Amino acid sequence: MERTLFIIKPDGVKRGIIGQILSRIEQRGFHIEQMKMVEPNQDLIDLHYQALLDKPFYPAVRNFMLDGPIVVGVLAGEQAISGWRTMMGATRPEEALPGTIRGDFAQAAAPGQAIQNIVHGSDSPESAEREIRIWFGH
Ligand code: DAT
Ligand code: MG
Repeated sequence: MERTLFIIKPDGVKRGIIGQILSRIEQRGFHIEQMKMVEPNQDLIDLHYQALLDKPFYPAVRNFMLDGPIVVGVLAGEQAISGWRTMMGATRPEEALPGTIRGDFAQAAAPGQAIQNIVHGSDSPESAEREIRIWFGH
């Protein structure tokens, strides 16, 4: 069993697709261990995206992530980290395959804008542990 952190980003909440995303998670058989809706502050977003802080596009990502409430949760299951990444699809909406969450729901970013791609998932066991600690404290 593996655990991973998922986030439904402000665009997913605003579009009214929280239920559809949670349904996909449940259909896939992942167990939602913990979940909450939060309006994070900048410090929390900067901690979460620590690895991106010095990227030129990061200020746009930060502003986007502070644009409204998000849903944050912990998924558990066999290969939950890679399985959830597969369900999410590619980072760039225009490259995300149909059938993935990003492929089905995300819209291509305008030039110079943050990529708005509906969901987040940890990319390794180390980042899953780090991100779960940031959002849930254990
Ligand atoms: P992922 O969310 O697929 O793990 P990532 O960790 O590389 O992708 O980047 C985090 C988020 O930052 C990503 O979901 C969207 C945004 N982002 C990444 N690269 C970007 C870029 N070149 N321009 C604008 N936003 C970007
Ligand atoms: Mg990432």
